[in-house]
Amino acid sequence: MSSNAFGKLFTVTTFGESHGPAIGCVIDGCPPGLAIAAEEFAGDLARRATGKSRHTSQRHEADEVEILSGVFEGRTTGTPIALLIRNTDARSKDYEKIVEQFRPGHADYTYWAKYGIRDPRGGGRSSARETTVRVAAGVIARKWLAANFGIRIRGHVAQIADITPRGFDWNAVEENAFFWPDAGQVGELESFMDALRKSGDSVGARVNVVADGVPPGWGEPVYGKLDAELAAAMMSINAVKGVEIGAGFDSISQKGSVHRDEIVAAGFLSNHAGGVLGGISSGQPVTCSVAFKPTSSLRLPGRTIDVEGREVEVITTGRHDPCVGLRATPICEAMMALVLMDQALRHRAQCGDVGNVFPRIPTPQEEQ
Ligand code: EPS
Repeated sequence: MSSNAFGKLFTVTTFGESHGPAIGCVIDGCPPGLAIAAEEFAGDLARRATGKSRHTSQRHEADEVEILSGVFEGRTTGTPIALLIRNTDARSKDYEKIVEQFRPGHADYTYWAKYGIRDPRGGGRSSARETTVRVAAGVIARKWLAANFGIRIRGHVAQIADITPRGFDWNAVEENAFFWPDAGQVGELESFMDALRKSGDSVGARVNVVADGVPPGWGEPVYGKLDAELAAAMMSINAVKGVEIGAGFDSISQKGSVHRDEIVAAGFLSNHAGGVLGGISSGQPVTCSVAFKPTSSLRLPGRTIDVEGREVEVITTGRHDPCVGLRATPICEAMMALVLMDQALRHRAQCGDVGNVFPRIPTPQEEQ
């Protein structure tokens, strides 16, 4: 299987399946000298993990990172960094009934159509389990971006089914199981998710992610545009069906006089561009909004076919997320970090000696 690597200078290659012995990644191109310890992965991995609340799958993984190479005496050496996470709570018998069936809305059918063979256990390679190692790689990228540029990457859930935040407070986001920015709605979300789980159905979600402190100049026109690579990175996450940069699809109905982000000496007056102009960062916050589809593994009976083409009824038992988007915030943050890290190194390689040839447009202080 090809295309398991992304990034040109900061290259991350992932491997592993949901129920295999382990998942992992190899990060090639990390600058030497960055301090990193195995314990530093725990925070973001726990934010993404299953089993942390009743609203996600109850698979309980240890998610312990082993650093196999590329780090000596606590610092990156510039050689490939290999990270390994052993799978500790796979329950493959849950998948016995659907070995020969294709869950509607799942990659079961397309993997079969493409490869003529598939590992059905836990979704195999198509499982969200793979995103664990993206988040681990993202920890390294985030640390380097913060240390070298003061870049901060944060995300939150911005919609669950038809529910949207009424208020907004970054401080609330990490204090509830939904990455939700309005603490006053948490009770409503709990009731909604409890009823959804009981019904056996699933819903989608929107995740917003923003990077503050990205300097102007990152991104490579025309085929390596920052926004193009962000869109591709977000689209590569399981269950993603849409990506917007800045105003995104609202740009269709905005007038040009509204959409353009006017500039005064004190800075930009708005950020409909999402921090990217012509595929290059403007120095404004880079903003991205990502749509996750409803989970396809449902215990509600549905119609499908089996590998012989016979019509059958499919029921998916086992442990599944009723809303996979609830765990997606750290994944989107990690993909933002990986794209920015790669673009930072690429910018340094080609344009590192250009210097500040522009009037630097101030960016208003972001809310804390
Ligand atoms: C998943 C089903 C569940 C999830 C898994 C994604 O796995 P299983 O059926 O093997 O218990 O727990 O996600 C993770 C384990 C993870 O770490 O993200 C699925 O249907 O995609």
